[in-house]
Amino acid sequence: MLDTRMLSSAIVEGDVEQARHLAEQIAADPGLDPVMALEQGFIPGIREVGRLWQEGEYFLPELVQGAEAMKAAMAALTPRLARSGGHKARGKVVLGTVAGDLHDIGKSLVGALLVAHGFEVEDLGVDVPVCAFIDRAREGRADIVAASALLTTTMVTQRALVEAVAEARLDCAVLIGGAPTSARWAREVGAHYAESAPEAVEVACRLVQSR
Ligand code: B1M
Repeated sequence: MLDTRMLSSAIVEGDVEQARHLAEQIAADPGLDPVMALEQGFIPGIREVGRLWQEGEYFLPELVQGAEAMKAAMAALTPRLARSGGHKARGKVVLGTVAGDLHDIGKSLVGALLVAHGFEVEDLGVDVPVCAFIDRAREGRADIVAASALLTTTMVTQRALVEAVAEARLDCAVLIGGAPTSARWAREVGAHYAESAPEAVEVACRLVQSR
């Protein structure tokens, strides 16, 4: 049985070894659900780190340490998520966090769940300029360009991306997400929106089905 509080604590305490160890145990046990471990354990942990930081209880080193623990957990879970994805690609997604933004946990989670649901994902990483999204989407004949933004200062780049996709006449949908974004923002810039990584999978499935 999953003890989700232990998973969350490992992140809140910034305990990289413990987070990796717990995630490896989950990855090795076919009876445990890695998506549930993320959604009910690890993600609430990193959110709590954010809250403690915002309230001044944690300082930058603790924030970074929590993020490191989260990344260790995700790295251990990703191969298991990928194995459940099957062999026939559902569609091709070019994914990244927009320029000026270094947050990669949510974006990587979206990528891992898309792979787990059979999508081919090219992850361009963080701090990705609009032109790199466009080049890779064109060369890779992507069905979807997916862009994450975690800062109010960087979400404006999602609008620039939608405009660049239209200007380049690419035959692909633009999917956006990230904490400061919303369905309203997506409507305003002309993109598709997902609030969470599981929702990103649902939206991506709908988008490729309707093509
Ligand atoms: Co930063 N940071 N950070 N940070 N950080 C936030 C985002 C912030 C909200 C914290 C706060 O003030 N409470 C705040 C942003 C405020 C704002 O602009 N509105 C903030 C700030 C200000 C900053 C710095 C400017 C701090 C500084 O240096 N003074 C700086 C910026 C650096 C930069 O990017 N240029 C900074 C740096 C960092 C760290 C490096 C220390 C670290 C990131 C480490 C890393 O990613 N490798 C970090 C972290 C960890 C956070 C918080 C605590 C957690 C983010 C996270 O990973 N959440 C965050 C506070 C918070 O979110 N509560 C915060 C877990 C993750 C699973 O959630 O990414 O939201 P999230 O993804 C969700 C959904 O949004 C969605 O799915 C996921 C869940 O299923 N989603 C998508 C995400 N992308 C999607 C894409 C999609 C669809 C859905 O389609 C394409």
